[in-house]
Amino acid sequence: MISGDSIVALSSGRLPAGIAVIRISGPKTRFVVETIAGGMVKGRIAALRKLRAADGSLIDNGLVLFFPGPNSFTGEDVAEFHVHGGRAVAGKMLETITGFDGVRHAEPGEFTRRAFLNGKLDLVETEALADLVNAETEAQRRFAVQNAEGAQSALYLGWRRRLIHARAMIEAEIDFSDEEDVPGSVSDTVWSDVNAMIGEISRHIDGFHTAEIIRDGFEVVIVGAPNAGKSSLFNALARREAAIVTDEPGTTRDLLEVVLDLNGVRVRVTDTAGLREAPGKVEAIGIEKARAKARAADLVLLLEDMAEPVDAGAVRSDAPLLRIGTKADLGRGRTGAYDAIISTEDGKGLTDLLSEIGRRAAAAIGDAGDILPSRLRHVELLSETKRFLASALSELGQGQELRAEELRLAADRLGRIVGAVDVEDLLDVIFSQFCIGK
Ligand SMILES: Nc1nc2c(ncn2[C@@H]2O[C@H](COP(=O)(O)OP(=O)(O)OP(=O)(O)O)[C@@H](O)[C@H]2O)c(=O)[nH]1
Ligand SMILES: [Mg+2]
Repeated sequence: MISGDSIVALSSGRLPAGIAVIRISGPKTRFVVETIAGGMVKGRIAALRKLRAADGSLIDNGLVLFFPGPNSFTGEDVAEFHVHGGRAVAGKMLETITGFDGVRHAEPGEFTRRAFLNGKLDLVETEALADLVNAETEAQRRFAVQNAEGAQSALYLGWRRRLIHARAMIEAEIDFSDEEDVPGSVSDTVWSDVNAMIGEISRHIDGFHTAEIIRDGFEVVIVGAPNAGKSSLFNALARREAAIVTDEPGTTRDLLEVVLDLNGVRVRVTDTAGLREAPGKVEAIGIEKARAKARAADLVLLLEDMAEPVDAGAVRSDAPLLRIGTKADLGRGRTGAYDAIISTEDGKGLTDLLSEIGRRAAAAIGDAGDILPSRLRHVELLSETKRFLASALSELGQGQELRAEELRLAADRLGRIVGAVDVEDLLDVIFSQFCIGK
């Protein structure tokens, strides 16, 4: 599909930089290259050219790359200009290129949107591409690149193929039901496969929390009585004075967060208000927030001053809890009562604690290579798929036609995930996640 407009954008990062890459896609690409570079270049081979503005003056010397459609990222003619990464250079290039009739600035994600519309990528792959561009940790990169290569799509398309096959079998059975020689066991096989698929989809949906941990981070929440040394530990993990530390109980009132990269896994550590009875108004709000945060955590660190233990009361959370004795340097207290012992004063136990957190975060994201749903959108459509399958199975007394229709609806939901069926309504939401130039 050729769209009327050609689009251009700065596709590389913030300027100034060593090099800026300006990318153009669409029917005007060839003409723009010929005009600016003083002649056409060979496809897919970098050419060093003098790049000129509309008045013939030199903008810069740069590399020109031309990718003739349909074998390009977008499926249209695409070109890239690699110029010196100064703001004025990139600015003049963009000004010159948008000066051509039929060429305009690209909207966020518009290159990828064209790639999708031209069948170069499916919807899940475009989402994975957005994740790849945004990946900050090694785990995020691994997850995104595998999905951009189609691992997740292949799973959904495989299920969809099985359902289409199942429906064909059922419909064949309906058509031939008057004839004597159609074995009834065909539909038994079909329904047992549908049943198996419900289990597979459920297990896959269960992996969504893992995908959330990969993307949003493994949530570690530090709780404990006032003055237990929470903010001191928080600062030690953050390696800066992120939280105020005083000897006054009730110093921290709000949630404070730092994001760490522990061996390639994103970990969010939250410092909280000390838990105690009958605090003032502000502190009470802080304590409620602390409790809520602990409930939603992936790991709770319950700190206690070993020298002067104060009971913090019960901490409710489904997450594993590590009891940590603090202020070990004071040399008092029962060391046996804790899972770990630390001192932010002399650094004792901090490295071990950090590796324990890293170990648990790595375990939480499981094996690299697990295929997980990467968006809530996927989970919602998968749940609908499952519901249709379940009702197809449960309608044992009903006619086969109705049950075949449920299979069709289920396959349709899977098709919506990858964008194989009409998804026009989803596109604006999905492509707005991209940056300009992608
Ligand atoms: N000796 C010693 N003192 C510590 C250690 N960690 C914290 N402290 C002291 O304990 C006091 C309380 O520390 P904070 O880190 O503010 O404790 P907190 O748990 O955040 O307290 P609240 O925010 O009030 O709930 C401060 O005076 C710290 O200097 C430690 O490892 N050794
Ligand atoms: Mg504090």
